[in-house]
Amino acid sequence: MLRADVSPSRARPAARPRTDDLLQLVTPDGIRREDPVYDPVVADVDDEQLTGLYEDMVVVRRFDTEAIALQRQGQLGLWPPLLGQEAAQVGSARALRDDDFVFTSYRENGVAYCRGAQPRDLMRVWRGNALAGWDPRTIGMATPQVMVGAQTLHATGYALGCLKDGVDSAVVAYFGDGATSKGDVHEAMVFAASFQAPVVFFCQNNQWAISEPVGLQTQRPIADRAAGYGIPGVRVDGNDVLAVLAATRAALDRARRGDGPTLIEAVTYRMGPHTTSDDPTRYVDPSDREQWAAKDPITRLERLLRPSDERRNDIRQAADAFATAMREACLGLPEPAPLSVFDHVFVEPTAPLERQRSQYAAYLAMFGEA
Ligand SMILES: Cc1ncc(C[n+]2csc(CCOP(=O)(O)OP(=O)(O)O)c2C)c(N)n1
Ligand SMILES: [Mg+2]
Repeated sequence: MLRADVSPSRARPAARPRTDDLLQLVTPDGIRREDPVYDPVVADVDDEQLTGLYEDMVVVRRFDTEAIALQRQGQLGLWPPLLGQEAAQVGSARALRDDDFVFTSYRENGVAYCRGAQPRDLMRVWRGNALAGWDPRTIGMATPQVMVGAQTLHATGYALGCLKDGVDSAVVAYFGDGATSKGDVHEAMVFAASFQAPVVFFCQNNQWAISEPVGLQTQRPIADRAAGYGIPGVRVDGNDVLAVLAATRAALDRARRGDGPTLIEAVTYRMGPHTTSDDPTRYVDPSDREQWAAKDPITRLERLLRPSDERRNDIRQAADAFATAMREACLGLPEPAPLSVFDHVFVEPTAPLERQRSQYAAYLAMFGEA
C-alpha cells in the first residue's frame, strides 16, 4: 500500500503572521500611530532623524542591489540579499551605542553598514578574498556566522563578559526564524536568562528558512517562546523602522539596567532569494510577495515624511556613491594566492589538510600555476 505523503512541507501551511499584537508606530500608509508605552522611548526622534533612518534604508537597499548585480556578473561568489528587511536591520542597529557589540548571521549587511563597515569591507568575504571583511573590534561587530544560530551563544558569552567587566555595554544577537529551531539558540537563551546577561535576541522572522516556511519552525509567534525562558518577548512590525528602533532601544536599556535579556521578533519578509544561488519562484506564492510589497519599509517612511524632491535626490546620490565605491572596491581587490585557502584553517595544520594542500598544488601545477 502506498503511504500518504506526510513530508513536513506538505503537511502544514505557512503560519500567517498575526497582526493584532504587533508593535507598530508607522502604518504601511505612512500614518503615525500612538503607543503609550513606546512613544516615550522615541520621543527624541524628530523628522530629521527619521529622514536619517530613511536615508540608511535607501543606501542599504541600493548597495544590496549592486551586490546582487556583481554576483550575477561573476564578480562575487555569493550574496545573501536583504531586500525587504532594511527597517529591521537599520532600526535595530541605530539603537546601538559604539561600545555595544553585535553577533550576526550572513544576511545582516545593513547592520554592518550602520556599524561603520566600509564599501570594501562588505565585498571581501563574498568575493572569496578574505576570511573576514572587517576587524570586529573596530566596528563592534563579529564577522558573520554561517553556522545557523551559533552566533547566539557567542553573544551570550560576550554579554556575560560585559557583566564580569562591570561595564554597561550591551549585545545584540541577530538570527532568523529558522535558527529558532536550533539547540544553540535555546541554550543561549537559557544561559542568558539564568545569569541575566545583557543581551537582546533579535529574530528577523522573514518567513523563510531557505525554502521552509516559518510554519514549520513554530505554530505560535516566535516572541511567545520568551515566556518559557522567563524573559520578555516583543513582537514588532519589522518593516516599521521607528517601531524597531523603539523596541530595540527599550530592550537595550533593560539589558544595561541589569534586568537581563529580551527576545524581539521582528516580523518582516525576505523579498528576494535566500542567496543568489536560490530560486524562490519554485516555492514562493507570488500573491504572498505582493502582500508584503504593500508593507514596504521605505515606501511607508516616504509617505510619512514626504521628503522634498531635492532631499530625495541628495539621498539617491549618496546611495549611488556608496554603491559605486563598493563596486570599485570589489573590482580592485587583489587576487588571493589559490593555496592561501588552506592558511588559517587551524593554528597547527593537520595531516589531512596538508595532504589536501599538496593535492591542490599538484592540480594547479597542471595548468602551469604556482
Ligand atoms: C547548522 C547549519 N545548518 C544548516 C545550514 C544551512 N542553512 C543555511 S541558511 C539556512 C536557513 C536559515 O534560515 P533563517 O534562520 O530563517 O535565516 P534567514 O536565512 O532566513 O535569514 C540553512 C538551513 C547552516 N548553514 N548551518
Ligand atoms: Mg528566515
